[in-house]
Formats: sequence, structure tokens, C-alpha cells
Amino acid sequence: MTSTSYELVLRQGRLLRADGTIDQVDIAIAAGRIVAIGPELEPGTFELDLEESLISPPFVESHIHLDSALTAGEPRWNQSGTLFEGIEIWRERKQNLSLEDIKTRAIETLKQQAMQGVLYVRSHADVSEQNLVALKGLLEVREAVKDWITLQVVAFPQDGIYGGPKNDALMEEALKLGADVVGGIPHYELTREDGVKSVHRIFELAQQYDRLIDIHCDEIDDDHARFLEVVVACAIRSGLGERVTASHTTAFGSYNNAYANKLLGFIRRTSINFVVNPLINITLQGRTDTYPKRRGLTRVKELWQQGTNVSLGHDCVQDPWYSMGTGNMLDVAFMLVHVAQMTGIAEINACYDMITYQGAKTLNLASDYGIEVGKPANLIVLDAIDRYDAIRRRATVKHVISQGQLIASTNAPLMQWQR
Ligand code: 17E
Ligand code: FE2
Repeated sequence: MTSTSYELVLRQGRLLRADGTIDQVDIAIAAGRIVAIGPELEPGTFELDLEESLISPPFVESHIHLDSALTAGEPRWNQSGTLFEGIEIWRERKQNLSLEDIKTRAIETLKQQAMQGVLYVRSHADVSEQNLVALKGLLEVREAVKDWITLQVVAFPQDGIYGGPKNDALMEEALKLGADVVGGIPHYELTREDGVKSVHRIFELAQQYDRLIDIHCDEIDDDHARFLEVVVACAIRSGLGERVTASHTTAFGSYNNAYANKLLGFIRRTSINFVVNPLINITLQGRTDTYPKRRGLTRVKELWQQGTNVSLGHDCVQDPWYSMGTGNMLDVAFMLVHVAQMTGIAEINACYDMITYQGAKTLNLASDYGIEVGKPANLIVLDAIDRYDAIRRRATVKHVISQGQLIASTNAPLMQWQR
């Protein structure tokens, strides 16, 4: 290979490999792909000195609602802080959605995320709204951003598949229009029976339209919310396994141990993914408790210990459910370390994997993800020593390379000691 065939050579980075080891390397990129990784590569047309910074695969945002992002306070603020007041506020806000409104806020949020190293995103789009504006808007966004970020869109029936007479048909229409993933919300269906029926319907639609599944499941402190067992049973029987995701599952943190241990065993019989949103669920849940107050989190440590795939999301960035958020996945991992007590060094490293490799697994990205010769040149460069350091300091992402192009760069802030 002649030297000029490398378009871009990254010099002297420290490459974080999938097994957690780190090697100092150069990386060469051409035609949007990684073409060589080695100690001292030939010159390229462009060169970037990484100064021994950490090279990581991009962050994966496993769960966000881009349709509601950046609407906090519209038309009013969530005073109770509950999921249910959030749903009511959103119901008001969604009466006057336009494609332009959705697209502007979604693209702004995705840019914020991409500048902080996120290059893969799964967004829910509320499809329990007459004109499917949120869904159509996000499908247009998926196309508009595809040169720099990969977006998956979930058809999410916020008001329940059976909560209104048209919602089932709207779900199916959303799949015909091209939603990537079938969503659901069984704990918010009018009855337990409707909740069970909705899970069966979701699996039926996923098989009929050949789509992935991602269900908002048991996002409540009610220890009787037990739709996860229905999802697990459907996953075992259908064999859909890794194509299925249970999001939130916060009630799992309230189940008695006898039931929870049985359920963990059933989960081991399939390979479904769990998505955890610790920033928002630590604020939404426990609102009906006095003291002690529950943490509103699923059994992250036990799931991780038994090898079940767990990945992380923001859920919200400045919307009726959560007014904070900057789109930085290291904030999400940092919160999880605390709330799930993932404080051992292997546990902290696992939290980093939950925003990288394990997110890729949830999104079923598999063969395209990771830093290896032949794969798309999607990678980020962090001002960090290793995974632990990246989470502890919520390290600056210095460079973002998407499909071989440098799409964002910054310097890490440098404070000078003056005495
Ligand atoms: N809708 C829902 O049902 N649950 C959530 N956490 C959000 C929207 C953000
Ligand atoms: Fe959500």
C-alpha cells in the first residue's frame, strides 16, 4: 500500500480494546473505514496527533425520547416529579407538534450528543397521537443525520396500545412507515389483562414486520407490576432473544427476593437486553414513598453478574419528565455507579462497557461496531487514562470521528495553578 492511500492517520493514541486492554497505536483511515492499526504507520494525507489520549469506540445512547427533548417547561413544569404528571404535560404539548418543531429539537439534541461522542442512538417516538407527527419527524431526522449518526426509531405508544380506540392501528401504521423497533408500555395499559395482551401484540407485530422490540416495562414502584415475566416468556417461546429489550423495569427493584431470584433464572434462559436510565429514574421513582425512599432502579448488579446484557440511556434531555441532561453518556454511567452501587473496579469498568459495547448489542449493531481493520471508522478520543478515569472525571471527548470524517474537536480545559 502506498503512503498516500491513507486519508487520515491518527498518531499515538491509546486504543481501548473490547477486552479492556489498552495498547498504544496509530490508526489509518481511508474511504470511511479503518484500514490499518499498528505501531508506526506510513504517513497519511492528514495526520492527527492524539498525544496518548484514549481511543474508544463511540458511545451508544440506548434510550432517549427525541420527540420531547428540549421542551422542559412547555406548557408547564412538572411539579410532582412523577411519570404520570409528565405524561399529562406531554399530552398537552403534543397537541401542537409540527414536523419542523420535532426535527429542529431532535437534530439539536443529536448534535449535542455527537459532540460528546455518541454516534448511535435509539429514540422512542410517541405514536399515540392522531397524525403520527413525532414518528414522521423522527424518520425524516434518521435520514437527515445518517452521514454522521445512526438513529433507530421505536414506535412507542405512550398512551397504551389499548388506551384509545385508534392506538393499535397507529402502531401498525408506524411500522408500515418504517419504524425500526416495536415499543410498548404494558404497566400503563388500563388493566393488567390489557398489559399482558399488549406484550403479545408487540411480539406479533415484530414478527410480522421483522422489527426489533423495545418495551417500556414495569416503570413504576408497584411490586405487582409484573410484565417483565410476560416479555421473558414471549422471548423464550419466540426465540427472538437478543432482538428484544426491556427498558426501565424499575419495579424489579421492589420485588421480593424469592420472586426476583426465580425471574433472574428465567431471564438466563433467553438473551434479552435491559436498558437502564439512572438519571431520570432516580428522580421519577420513590415519589409515593415517605422514608426510606426507593432508588427506582432495576437489579443492575445481579443482571450484570449473571451475564445479561445491560446498557444505558438518558431517557430525557430537558423535557416534561426530566429537566436536566446534556446528552453526555459519561454522566449516565457516573450516576449508575452511585445508584446501582457499581463501585468495585470491575463494576466501574462494566458501567463504561454499558455505554459502548453493551449498547451496541442492545441496538443489534454487532458486526459494524468496534475498532478493527475493515470496520467503519467510527471512534472517539478522550482526555482519559482508562475507563475508570473517563467516568470519574466525566472526561472531555477531544475528537469525534464518524464514517472517517472528523466531525467535532475540542481541547480539554486546562486549569493553571497560580501560586
Ligand atoms: N414516557 C414514559 O412512559 N416513561 C418515561 N420515562 C418517559 C416517557 C421519559
Ligand atoms: Fe423512556
